[in-house]
Amino acid sequence: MHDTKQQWFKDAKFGLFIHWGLYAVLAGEYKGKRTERIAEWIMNDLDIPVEEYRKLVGQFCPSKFDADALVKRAKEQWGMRYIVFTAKHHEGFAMYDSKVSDYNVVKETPYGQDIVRQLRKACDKYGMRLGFYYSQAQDWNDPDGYMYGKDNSRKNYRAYLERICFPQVRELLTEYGEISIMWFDTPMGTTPEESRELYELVKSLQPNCIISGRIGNDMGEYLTTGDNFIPSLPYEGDWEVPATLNDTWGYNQYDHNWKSPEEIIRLLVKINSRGGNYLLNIGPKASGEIPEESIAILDEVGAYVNANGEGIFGTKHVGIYTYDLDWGMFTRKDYKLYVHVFKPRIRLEFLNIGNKVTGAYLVSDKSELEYETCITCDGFRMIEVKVPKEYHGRKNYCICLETEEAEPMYQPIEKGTIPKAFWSRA
Ligand code: H79
Repeated sequence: MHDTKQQWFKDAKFGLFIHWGLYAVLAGEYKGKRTERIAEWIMNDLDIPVEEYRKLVGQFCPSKFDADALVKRAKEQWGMRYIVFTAKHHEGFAMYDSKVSDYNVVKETPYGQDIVRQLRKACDKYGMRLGFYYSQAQDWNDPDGYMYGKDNSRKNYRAYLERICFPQVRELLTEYGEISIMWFDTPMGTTPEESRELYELVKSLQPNCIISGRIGNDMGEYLTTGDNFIPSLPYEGDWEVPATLNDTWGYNQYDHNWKSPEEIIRLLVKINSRGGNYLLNIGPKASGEIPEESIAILDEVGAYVNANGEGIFGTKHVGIYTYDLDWGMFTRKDYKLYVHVFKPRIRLEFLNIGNKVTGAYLVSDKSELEYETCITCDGFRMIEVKVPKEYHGRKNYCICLETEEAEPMYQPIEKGTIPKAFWSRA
């Protein structure tokens, strides 16, 4: 079981992923050709020669980037607890002032400013945790990086590690304050020894920095699921789903396949109910602007998160309830079962939950709710919560059932406990 041993990560539940690099300049299109892959893979997908791709530095001038406004929004409006930023993606371009390689935002772009430093400053100001995505194996700009020219046959990965990867990881962990996560990705052919070295390097510089699942060779401190893949069952330990709002990580001007705020709220609660964190991505444009669709979606999601955070942050997985409700989902803490209600209801019914309920309230304003515990005519236990009149037509709210027992007591489907009883009080 994965255990970060860090309570903040277990409690965090909702984070912001930011994918930003030179690929934002192309925004999904190169010389009139559109990529049908994730936009940050455009160099690989459309076989753009290294020398051609490198010229994009001249067009990277994000005058509208506002790290302060973004972090403030993520914290206050969206309710997110941590940010993971692409310090260097597979393209090999560093979004910070790297002394290791000139291929970086400060040295080679007309913009000339350190993006990571701006984020650091804003995160400190708003009390936001900051982590870095760092592509430790793939580097399409370096002959010794994986997938350079899509050809791994002549590379010397050892040389790459020593020349680029280790020194850049060292920079990121010594020049930018407390880093909460190192988010490694696509370990490719990394050997256990190489993963171990990278792990040890991170820990020697910042022992509290959590290492993502994709350092390779099972050495991550938490489990990272597949991109946009959600485990179908609750999962013990610490884990995270990295996910997108549309079908790309880096900005793609042609991708309009946005999920609705409602879908995102459900995905968040679903992931939380199974015990995981949701690391949800935005891909800023080359101008520095955040796509307006992303902002609109996250503002609405954030309204739910801020109103119902008690039923999100610090929750644990709910185990496997007897039934799959079509109108809601559970999250829980000790002595509290939260119910996120996604469809209008007059009554909330919970069949085969054996707990003694000691109270019920609406999470957003703590107002008390009426409830009853009954035995159905089949002899099953039923908890019923009355929905207040003004909520009859509403959806997307959260209630809490307080229980005498710390954990939910789901009862099996097969057996009624008191046969022939007819709606008598339990
Ligand atoms: O950073 C994001 C992705 O760029 C990265 N992980 C997330 C968080 C990622 N790296 N690799 N992959 C995801 C797997 C990608 C596979 C594909 Fe392809 C890239 C499928 C299509 C483009 C490689 C090239 C395999 C087929 C074509």
